[in-house]
Amino acid sequence: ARLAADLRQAIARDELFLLYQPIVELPHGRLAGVEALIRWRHPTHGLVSPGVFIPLAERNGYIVELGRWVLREAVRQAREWELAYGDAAPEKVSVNISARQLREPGFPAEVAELLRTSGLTPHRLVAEVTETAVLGTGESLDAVRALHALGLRIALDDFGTGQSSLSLLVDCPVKVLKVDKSFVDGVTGASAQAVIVDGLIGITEGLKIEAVAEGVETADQAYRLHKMGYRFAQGFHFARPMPGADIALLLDVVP
Ligand code: G
Ligand code: G
Ligand code: MN
Ligand code: NA
Repeated sequence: ARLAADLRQAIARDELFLLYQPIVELPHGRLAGVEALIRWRHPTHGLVSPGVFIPLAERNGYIVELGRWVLREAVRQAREWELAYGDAAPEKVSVNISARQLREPGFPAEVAELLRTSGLTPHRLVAEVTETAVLGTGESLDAVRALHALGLRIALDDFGTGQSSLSLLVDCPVKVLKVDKSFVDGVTGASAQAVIVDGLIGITEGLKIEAVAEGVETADQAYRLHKMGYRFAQGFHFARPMPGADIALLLDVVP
């Protein structure tokens, strides 16, 4: 309860910040995009994991305010990169959108306003939503379609772990499928996970969806994924989440 109360002060007290984790192209590792990941520096507890405070914020509704802050900050950073580096800027900046945010009636209009005032090219912004969030209510699917109509790319996050429904790939304008770490973990063995990871590449290729393998931790996994036909990967093997200023150092530009 204390933590929840503190969280409500976190924006005003400037305790939140974003890290960006590279999403790279296989096999060479060129930066293809980044995923924005929130962090909270609590004045006494130090860094609190989003695995703890995001579920908390989802329960008490504060996630709407928090999500608004994340989106604003990520769009500001994306626009800064776009202005400074042009074509060499990260092509995609992904933001996690929670189920609760998606259900908020004015959400797509807010995103539209943010795009307008920032000047960011809409397709540089990727909305990461989970299967469960989209399948939650009819309004959620409408919101996803509205975001797509604004020019955002839609990514299905944690794919395979929720109420996976292949019909979602038909009904929802999905551009990117993020294959969950729990499947990638088994990719080097003769496991059911490996069979699924291999099978998904055929489905995504046929549907013109980009597949991103998440949680890649070893060179072996990266190699297997590349052999299966994966073009994009994300994970500690390539890079950890890092401050925006460090992302700029990875860009293919002459200083
Ligand atoms: O960054 P890390 O792996 O610790 O994140 C833990 C969980 O928190 C992941 O499920 C991730 O999707 C989620 N998360 C991280 N940043 C955000 C954010 O800005 N918004 C939402 N809704 N979830 C986030
Ligand atoms: O739920 P979502 O996919 O958005 O969560 C992303 C989370 O996964 C982030 O919190 C990030 O820190 C974490 N992550 C990214 N790459 C790796 C990895 O290679 N190994 C592990 N264990 N976690 C990772
Ligand atoms: Mn994500
Ligand atoms: Na994920």
